[in-house]
Amino acid sequence: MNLEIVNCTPYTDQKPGTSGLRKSVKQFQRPDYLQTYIQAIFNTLEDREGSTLILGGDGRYFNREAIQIILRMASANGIGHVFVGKAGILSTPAASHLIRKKQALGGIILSASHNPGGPDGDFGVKFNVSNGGPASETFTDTVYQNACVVEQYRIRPIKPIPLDKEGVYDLFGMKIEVIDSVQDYMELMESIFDFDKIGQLLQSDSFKMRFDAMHAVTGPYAKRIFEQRLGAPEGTVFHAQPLANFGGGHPDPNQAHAKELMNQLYTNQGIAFGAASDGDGDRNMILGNHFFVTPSDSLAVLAANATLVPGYKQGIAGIARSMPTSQAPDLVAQKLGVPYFETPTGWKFFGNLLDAGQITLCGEESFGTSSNHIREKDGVWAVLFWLNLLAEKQDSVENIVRQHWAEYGRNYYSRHDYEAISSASGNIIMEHLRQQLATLAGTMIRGKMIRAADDFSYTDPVDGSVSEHQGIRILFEDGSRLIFRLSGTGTQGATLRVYLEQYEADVANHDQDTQEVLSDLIEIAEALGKVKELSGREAPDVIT
Ligand code: VG1
Ligand code: CO
Repeated sequence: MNLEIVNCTPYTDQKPGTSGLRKSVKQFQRPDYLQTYIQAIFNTLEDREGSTLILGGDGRYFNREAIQIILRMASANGIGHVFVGKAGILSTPAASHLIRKKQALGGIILSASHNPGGPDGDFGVKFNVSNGGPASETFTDTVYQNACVVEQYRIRPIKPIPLDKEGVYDLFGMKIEVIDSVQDYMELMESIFDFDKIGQLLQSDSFKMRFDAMHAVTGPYAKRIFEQRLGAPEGTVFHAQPLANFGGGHPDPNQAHAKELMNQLYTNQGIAFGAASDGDGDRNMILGNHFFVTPSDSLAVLAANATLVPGYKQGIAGIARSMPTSQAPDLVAQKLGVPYFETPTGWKFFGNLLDAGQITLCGEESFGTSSNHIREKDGVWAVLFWLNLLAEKQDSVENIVRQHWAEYGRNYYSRHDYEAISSASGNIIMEHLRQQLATLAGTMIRGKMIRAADDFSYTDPVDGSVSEHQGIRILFEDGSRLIFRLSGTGTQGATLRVYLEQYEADVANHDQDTQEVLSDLIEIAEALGKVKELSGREAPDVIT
């Protein structure tokens, strides 16, 4: 009754990348494109009958239509219960939390994260498993294989469910609850941070903060938490309304894309603290007055000061960072005497370490930081962590970071992105580098001795799984590093990322311009990778 089994032709390009299946909206609008992928997910979930799912997205173009399609398909595939965020909105961290709290089988998060939205932008589907984290590569490989052969999908032909108010519906035995997108997440934050102290700070006349929600998913979260719950003045959060095309912007919280926030913090408006988050709310950028905190440093500072926050006052078990992230967090772990791990890029690699209790904090250079409270990176959490530290230390962002450098040394760090070059050039550059790997160790280049060079391979210490070809690493005797990898989230051609890191112990040298300090490494990168020559580009598109 009311069940349609629709014949379809499978697509062979539904291979998830670093973070789910990400394609242009136009590709998603091809006949049954979303349906075949969702059916492939359901086919992979053998224990789906009667199970609970979490469903929501970052509010981008196609979000609502996709939710209605997925609800109809979930009911037709035997799912028992779906929690949907009001208006179809759930940030990635809020969805991760709900999966855990509701003991769901998993969650479907509709987002292309930091990629632009709108009819000409991108769309994406991520599947998170029952621990709240992104599905493992084994799982997503199976989804991909299923997608390549799916010839039928199951759906119920029914009218759309109203998503704009909370409510409970029954869809042929499947319960749908449209819930407040913010409440559960806010309660989790209250259980970790000292909301009284943060509230006092945000309400004091001498402290001004700006949060740029970039017209993306964190608007409703930030308004409720920073302004309504913690009492920051209205206007603290701007670009707060989620828009289907993010107001035409690029919802990536970095110096290049959060321009308005940068302007506010880098002019004399007396703003002490600035922060931004991305499309789906899992990234964060932290700024002080005239001061940028690199995401790698941010993780290190949070780790070094974790015991000042109620949720981490017992100390941390360990730290993990993605391979391209700077080594600043390692130095903190060494001092604390806790283990530290280097994982491939992408949050899915932190899940096992968190589940096994081997780490408490983790992060990536790409503006992602989080802890064992969920299994995703978490933008608003990182901002609250910084606010909690500022309230405890009664000091500025800049002083806190400078004191950190004085104690641990400074890891000068930058990432140069060459976006949407041709796939052919991307592969040629990587291949050209790979061919040099065997002979690089022991050679001197621009006065720097190469200690080792490899194509990063990771063996998961918990389940023993191996992930190869995770990026070319060139490691120097003095601790500097040069890393090349191709992005797994872009939707056009290839995006090449070049990561540069150089350590400086002497506090007298901590006040230099990052790109100048890294200029030798930048030249070495060009000499070895021939990026400009082989891509035809004169300069990186984005420098962070
Ligand atoms: C990028 C970042 C990576 C991050 C991923 C997803 O991947 O480099 O660190 O985990 O985006 O972030 P890539 O493969 O393009 O380098 V998000 O905020 O899209 O969920
Ligand atoms: Co994101």
